[in-house]
Order: sequence, then structure tokens, then C-alpha cells
Amino acid sequence: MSKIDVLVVWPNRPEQMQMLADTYELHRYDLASVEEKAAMIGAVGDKIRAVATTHGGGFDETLLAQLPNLEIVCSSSVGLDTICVEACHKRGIPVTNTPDVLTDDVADMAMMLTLTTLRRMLPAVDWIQSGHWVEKGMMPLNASLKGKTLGIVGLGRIGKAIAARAEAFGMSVSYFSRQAKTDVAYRHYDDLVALAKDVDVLAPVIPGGPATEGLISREVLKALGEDSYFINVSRGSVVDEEALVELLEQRAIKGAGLDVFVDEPNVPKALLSMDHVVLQPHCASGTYETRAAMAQLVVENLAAHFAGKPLLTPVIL
Ligand code: 8YV
Repeated sequence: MSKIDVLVVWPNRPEQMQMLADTYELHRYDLASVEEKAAMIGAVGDKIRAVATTHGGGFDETLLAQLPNLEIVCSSSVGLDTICVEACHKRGIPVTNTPDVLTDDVADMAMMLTLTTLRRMLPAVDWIQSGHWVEKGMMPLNASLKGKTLGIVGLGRIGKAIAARAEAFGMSVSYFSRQAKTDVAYRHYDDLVALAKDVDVLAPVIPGGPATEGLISREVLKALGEDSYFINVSRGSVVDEEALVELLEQRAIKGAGLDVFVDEPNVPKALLSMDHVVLQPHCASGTYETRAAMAQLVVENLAAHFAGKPLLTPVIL
């Protein structure tokens, strides 16, 4: 019996790619040139029954339309802003993602960025490497986390994991969401500007996409103020990035720790030279352990689908 045809829009971890190759006929759309992609779809588009992708590879309606017999899309990501989920669902095609398995690493990244930014770890490394310690003596002081207030925008699984970590560092937690959560005691705000005014560190932890684009506006960032910080592990699209860069240049915000950007991998050049900004290349989930768990969910969701069993992590809109 011939193998089921699977279109690989974005590759998985090597071990899981081998599992997929052992089970399915993989078509490596990710490795194909523009011309080769078109030829591949022309040759096997009507045979493709599943797509494997992730946030980086995405899956759009143009490609969906070229796959008449597609049955399932599995993304190795928790974020779905690059996946045409609604269009898939309209065709009765389920989409799976990878929630929970990356929660702790992303929350750790949020705290790492908070610590590194407030305690100015990178300038401290430079203080030694540039000889300043020898020539100038002790490094200028920096800011404690203890006693500071963290304002989380969006208190979902990852937001709650960040909140628990922040409390362990002696921070208090407030949050913004449209409705107050009944399972937490943190102070709730339904006004982003009010939250920004009251906190020392503001961290959006919300999905990307049209509904949240620019939610952290220039007004919100200005309300944050010159003694406060901005930490982003969600999506670059949720913040007015141009305003963020300007306010950081003006020192109207004290510092920022950023793992995500609007036009990845192109980081605004002005940020590259700011010593009050800590940059990471969208790697919050980028550990061996977590990426293996994410990749394994793709393998297991595909296996469940083709075995006629319930999906492990179906996206419910
Ligand atoms: C990416 C992420 O999936 O899960 C998400 O939504 O943003 C990340 O974990 C990862 O960078 C692979 O593209």
C-alpha cells in the first residue's frame, strides 16, 4: 500500500522527521525553490492529505486552495497567526498546535529577559570585557526585581506561569484581560493605559494576529514611563514597534527585553546598539527538550488522525 502524502512546509526535529519519513511520503516543500514548489504542487497537490508546519513556515489560504484533498494541518507552534485556521475549519480540516509543552520555557524566557534587562547583565559583561572594571571600578547600580510590579497583558497558560515565577522573585503581579479571571488573586485591569501607569514591567503574553495588532500602542508605552520596562515574548505584532524604538531611543522607557519582532529575522537596526535593550532571536521555546515535545505532538496528532482517533491538541476557535 502506498504511503500517505504529507507536505512539509516547515521541518521538524531530526528524530521526528525520521519518524514521519518512516511512515509517510514526505514532500519537502520547505527545501524547494519557488519554481520547485510550484512544480511540486502541480505534481502532487491533489495527493497531499496532511501538512506539517510551524509558526515560521506558516500555512496560508493560497496553499490551502491548491490542496483539494487535505485532511489535517499540524503546526509545531502554540501561536497560530501564520496559519489560516478559519479557512481550514471552513473546509472541515482540523488544525493542531502545541500548547502546554512550551509554557515553562517561554515563561523562563520572560523571566530571563526581565532579569537580564533590569540587572543589566549584558552591560555588566561588557564592563569586564572592555576593561572598565579595571579602569573605572564598580559598575553603576541597576534595579532589583524584588518589590517591583509586573503587569501581564493576557493571563493565559503562559501568562500564569510567568506570574508564578515573578512572585517567586518577590514581584507583585497585575494583569489586563477583558474579563477578570476567577482563579487568581492578582489585581485585574480592564484598561491597558491604567495598567501601564501602575506597573514597573509590562509584558504582553497574547496571541498574534489582527485582533491584537498594535494593542500595546504608543499611548500605552508612554504611560509605562521612563522608570519602567517592556518585555515581549509573545509576538512583535502586538506592540507599536516604531513607537517602542523611539521611546527607547528617548529613554522614555528605561529598558526592554525582546524575543519577538514585527519583521523577523530583521530586527530594527536602532535596537542593535542600545545597551538598555536585551534582544533574543525568537527562541523562547528553543530548547532541545521543548522543541522535541512540540515535534512529537505533530507526529502523534498525524498518527491519531490517520488512525481515526481523537486528536491530541486540536485548535478550537
Ligand atoms: C515557534 C512560537 O513555534 O510556538 C510558537 O508560537 O512562536 C515558537 O515556539 C518556534 O519559534 C518555531 O518556529
